Amino acid sequence: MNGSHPTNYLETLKKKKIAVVGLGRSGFATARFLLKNNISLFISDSRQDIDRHALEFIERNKIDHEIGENSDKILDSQLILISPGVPRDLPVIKKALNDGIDVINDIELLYRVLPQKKIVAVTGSNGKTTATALIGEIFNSYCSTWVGGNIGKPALSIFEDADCRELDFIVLELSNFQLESLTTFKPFISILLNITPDHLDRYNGFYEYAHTKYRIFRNQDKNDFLIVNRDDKHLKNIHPASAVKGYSLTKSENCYFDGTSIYYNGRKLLRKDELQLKGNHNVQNVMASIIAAKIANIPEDKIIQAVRAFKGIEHRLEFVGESNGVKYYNDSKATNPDSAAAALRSFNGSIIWLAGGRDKNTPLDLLKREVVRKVKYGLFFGEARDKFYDYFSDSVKCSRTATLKEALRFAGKIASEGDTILLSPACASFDAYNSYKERGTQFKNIVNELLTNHEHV
Ligand code: UMA
Ligand code: ADP
Repeated sequence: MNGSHPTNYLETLKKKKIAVVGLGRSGFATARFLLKNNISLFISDSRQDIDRHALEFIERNKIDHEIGENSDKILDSQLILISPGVPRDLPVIKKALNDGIDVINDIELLYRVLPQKKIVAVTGSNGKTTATALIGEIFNSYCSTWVGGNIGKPALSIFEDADCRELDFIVLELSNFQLESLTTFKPFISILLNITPDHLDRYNGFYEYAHTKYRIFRNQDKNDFLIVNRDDKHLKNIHPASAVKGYSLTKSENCYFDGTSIYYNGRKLLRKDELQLKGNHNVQNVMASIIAAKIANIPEDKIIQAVRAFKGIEHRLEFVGESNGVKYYNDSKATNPDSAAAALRSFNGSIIWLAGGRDKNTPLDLLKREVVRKVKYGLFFGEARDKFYDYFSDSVKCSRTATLKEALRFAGKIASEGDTILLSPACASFDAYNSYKERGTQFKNIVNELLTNHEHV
């Protein structure tokens, strides 16, 4: 597939009409990249109140644009670059596809511009950001690596951050929304962490969601690698052309865990208690990252050092504080049932579990076993509180509150020594917050207030 794009792909864009649809972080970075390369473009965003910096940029550079709608003007182009938040079944995009217009995204464009660069692409329902960041840390301890994508750095900002000629690897976190718009993208290493229900408000069922994930390896050939979680039932019947390397918590694979230590090709590398990360789901993330590093020929001592040093990321099973033997954890990024189940599994029990927010139409059955085994009391808040209460009230003591703040105050009143108060909501935050970050930050602020004022337990 490399050969399908000329080495001077950028030059060919100068003769094309290009539309950038969506002027959020990815669209803005895409527009800056095109402009820097003297490629003219048309920008379309359906929102009236777009970012002030982006608007100034458009006006300063006299870029042809429309704000407040995605009209048929987009169809005057030969290449359309869409943001992840723009659905491919948006009427104007459907028309474009019917007209045979090339509709791609910034990740695909990055690949077309730098087809020879070694890319490590990471996807999965959960663990993408953790694994991507860890791979970045390991790789950067030995070679020059740029990390971006869904993790929060738009792909084309690479040209503002790095001299691409000097880079050995590019590590990209890819969401389903980004995978949808890839056509020829061919990573050297792709990683499929897991597939569990998420975003079912955007897909026609789980099958369609899962199949979008498989797009990560579909252009790979036998010289490329696919790293795959062998414990995931949805990853059993895939038939990639790439060389497959597996990892497992339960059986012997290229990388595996025996309950105490992590092994690579049968040799012990490090113990779980050397990790600063909590939970076996993080052991899985570590194993995926170790395989990627091994493929990249990174020396073992560098790998082990970087894994030991990795502290994890804010809002992912993050320890907030302790008072009178009660521990508080912020796992606001657990925005689907599988990630919340992983959090519950990471503790011995006696959890006061705070969950709820905006439901994404995801089933709760994945959580049932862990809730029964580990949860002492469930506190359900936000829009989804009735759904959670109706589903779990037969199995566990629980109550409903309107807000997270009320749930947390209630939790403090019922907690006793040895309990863990865990925010792991299994839902999106958008019913009450702008993001999971805002929700997690509010949780931490309230906990810190309570701990400082000794209000809890
Ligand atoms: N827009 C339109 N028409 C539409 C829909 C949206 O014009 O039909 C416009 C909006 O008005 C807005 C812009 O498109 O101005 C928004 O684009 P966007 O939602 O794609 O957001 P970006 O700021 O470009 O951020 C995106 C990712 N956002 C989403 O996938 C929703 C970011 O992931 C990513 O970090 C960034 O690109 C850089 O690559 C965020 C995310 O929540 C963190 N991802 C989801 C997740 O992790 O679960 C998938
Ligand atoms: P993503 O980028 O895929 O959303 P994150 O690393 O940000 O993944 O983690 C999101 C949530 O999923 C957090 O609550 C985290 O504790 C949990 N998590 C991380 N890795 C895994 C995994 N391998 N399996 C299940 N849950 C995970």
